[in-house]
Amino acid sequence: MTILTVTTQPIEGQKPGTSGLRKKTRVFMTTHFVENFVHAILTAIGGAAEKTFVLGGDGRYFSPQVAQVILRMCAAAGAAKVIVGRDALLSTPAASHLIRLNKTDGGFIMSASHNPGGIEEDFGLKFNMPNGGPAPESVTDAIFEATTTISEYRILEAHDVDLSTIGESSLGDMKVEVVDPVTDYANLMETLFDFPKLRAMFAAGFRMRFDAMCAITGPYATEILERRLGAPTGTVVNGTPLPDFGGMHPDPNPTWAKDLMDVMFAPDGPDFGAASDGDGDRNMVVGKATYVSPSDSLAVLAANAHLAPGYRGGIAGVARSMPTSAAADRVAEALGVEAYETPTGWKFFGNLLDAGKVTLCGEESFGTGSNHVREKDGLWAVLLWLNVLAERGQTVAEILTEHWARFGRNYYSRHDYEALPIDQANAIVENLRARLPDLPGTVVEGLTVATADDFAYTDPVDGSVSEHQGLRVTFTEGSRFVIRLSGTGTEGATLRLYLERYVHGPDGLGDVVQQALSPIIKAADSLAGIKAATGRQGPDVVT
Ligand code: G16
Repeated sequence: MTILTVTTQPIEGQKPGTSGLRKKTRVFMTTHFVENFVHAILTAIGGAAEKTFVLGGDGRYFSPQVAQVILRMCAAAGAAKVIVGRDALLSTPAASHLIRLNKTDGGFIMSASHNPGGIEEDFGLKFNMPNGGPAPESVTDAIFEATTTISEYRILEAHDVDLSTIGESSLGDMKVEVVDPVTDYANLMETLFDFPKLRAMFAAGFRMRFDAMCAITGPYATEILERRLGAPTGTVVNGTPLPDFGGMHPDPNPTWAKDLMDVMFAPDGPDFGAASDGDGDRNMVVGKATYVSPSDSLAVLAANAHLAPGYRGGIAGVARSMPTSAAADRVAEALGVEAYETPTGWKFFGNLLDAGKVTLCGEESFGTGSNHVREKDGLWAVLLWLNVLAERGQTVAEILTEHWARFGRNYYSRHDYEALPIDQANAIVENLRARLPDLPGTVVEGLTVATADDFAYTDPVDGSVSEHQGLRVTFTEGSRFVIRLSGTGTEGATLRLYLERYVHGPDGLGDVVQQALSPIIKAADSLAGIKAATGRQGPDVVT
């Protein structure tokens, strides 16, 4: 087989965002786009010679073709072996697990996560490190740098590798091992949770609905929930991964998983509901007529993790992204363990997990995970919730009510303004940033500003500094808002406004989150002028 050296030139816009490179699929389909980016990854990690990688993704449109390009480029670069999920399928947490389990040199994950799939929708590619976690900023910066100087790449001239059959084959001098995407991951879950107890709970009539949204978690959830735990057939809905996710927007939140919300809030709704995203790292959990916000989910799981076999010894610490509510911090304080506040992006948890400083991590963006892998993990969160429910013998609503009574409640919501003109979004952020030093002491809509800053993070393990990670304004009575631009969108700019208000103990505000937050919503708009600048009446998505 011949190795071709292909002349190319830098392509603009190959800068990885919060989680890898995400673009419209048609952009990825343009000449050399994939090859340039893969070459840049291989350059940034110091080449592929003698290395072993993992490869898989959420099965979205264009993945089969990209998988073959990655294999041929790895072969041309002298890689020893690539372990591929059958049909190039792997959820993000399963990929992270395979990278670690096989002590490989990292892995390629083809996904644009919760973004819709299809030729007119989104595609994405990211590289995870040998620890199983997303490449840190030092590596993504090096990848970007390499995309700006590329002049040629090398690729093996070869036929497509058959990825539909489990087993080993060769591509030039490189081995390709096709593995079942589910088995190793399901086995890992069995070591962490009390499967006999969960089986007994389902056998006793516990009713659950898991909406896989036609994305990657279908096969995982079917194997674990229906086969290994004996939940009735039909517990998993939309369980077959489709290249366009059946036209769904696989983003597990009350807006996009509305079908699930409707079922859970119906009079005869099941005891527990959950949804997952395109690549299986996000989760939304819902009790009977009870929505659990991701920030509360992290806090409840931190307070109860010791009830599951994998966490019996307790947790070392908890980390959350800065815009996530401080609910988990209160649990950490009560447990006497450290709480860390990182920038948005799972990559920032990696060092804390590797150093053993934290066991659980979570984000407001429907992400929760632990030290079992180095990615957030949707099904893991669902199984931990099930384990907690089985041990406590209470409903989700009862658990939440007791949690708030003990720790107080952080009312929390995120308002997204999507597809804004980039200049307009930048101007909103820049204007507010310029005013930050003058804000303390100012009274806005009846609230007094206590602090105002632009969040910067110094990694406590390697000392690396990440600046401009979100503007935060706190008020004297303990509430706050945060504004930042999303790093995962593919169209214009998405402005995220995060709102939080802490209430100690029972407060008489009822369960109306937006009402509880309305003073902060008004103050944020008054200070940032979002409605005036955008001409929008309100956010596009509220979570
Ligand atoms: C990614 C990151 C998360 C982040 C989320 C939203 O999730 O891994 O850490 O919280 O994006 O980021 P942003 O606010 O910049 O859009 P996923 O599930 O999309 O990979």
